[in-house]
Amino acid sequence: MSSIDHDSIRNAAPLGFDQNREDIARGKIESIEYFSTTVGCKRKAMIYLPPGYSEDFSYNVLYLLHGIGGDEEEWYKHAGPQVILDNLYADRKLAPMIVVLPNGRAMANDRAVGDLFDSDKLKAFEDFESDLLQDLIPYIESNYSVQIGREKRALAGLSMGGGQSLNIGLANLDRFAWIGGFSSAPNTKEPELLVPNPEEASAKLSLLWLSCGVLDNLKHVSDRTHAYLERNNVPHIWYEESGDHDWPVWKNDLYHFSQLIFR
Ligand code: FER
Repeated sequence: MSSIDHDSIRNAAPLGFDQNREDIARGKIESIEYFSTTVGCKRKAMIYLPPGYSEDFSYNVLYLLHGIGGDEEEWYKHAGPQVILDNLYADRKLAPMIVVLPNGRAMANDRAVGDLFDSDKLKAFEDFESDLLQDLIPYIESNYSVQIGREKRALAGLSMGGGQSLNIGLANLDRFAWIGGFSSAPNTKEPELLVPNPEEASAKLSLLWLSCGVLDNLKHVSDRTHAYLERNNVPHIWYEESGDHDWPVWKNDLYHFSQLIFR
């Protein structure tokens, strides 16, 4: 894989990709709670179980992160990921996976209220690394029928969550083989810190995906990361798409990224 014009992702998702279809099998999306040793309290997340979820089978897991203005319900409220994913299953375009929608603001009051750029709130987005690795992943792996190991885990997110996915994923390549940053925000580490060892990253990654809408004011962040990866020959998918810092872009990203993982 390299930084390519992939025919399957050049184009926007086909019309109807996000529309409820009658007569197809549906997955389930629900709220869960886990204890966070990182934060010292119970925390909420959402989980999508694919159509026909069965304990007789072991699933891959995609952890899908929200932006600075959201919480664990942001994807659910704005994008209807269960509709996009159910449609892809019906068309046999997805590997079997559970999708976990965490709250990436790891602090006691993790609601998206007040000044979202407060330093304690920005720090909470950093502290989420420990919450994810030490608390949420172990909870999911002991309560659901999932496969264990880096090839079976993907991490992706939008904007602030895109920065988190790149920062956390690329610093923990022993935990994640599939990583995606959608319209990643300025919390994204500088490329030299993000990928200090391009050869190691190239060898370990199954997929590194960077995407951004061409009208997005934060596109310089993704441009900078992409340029560094190019310069250092780190294979990745670079997907520039029409649109702004907004849901049509992130729904399109989920549609494409989800089809590429766990292959
Ligand atoms: C910033 C601008 C935008 C920033 C974060 C964002 C941490 C996040 C945007 C989003 O999540 O939508 O300067 O700095």
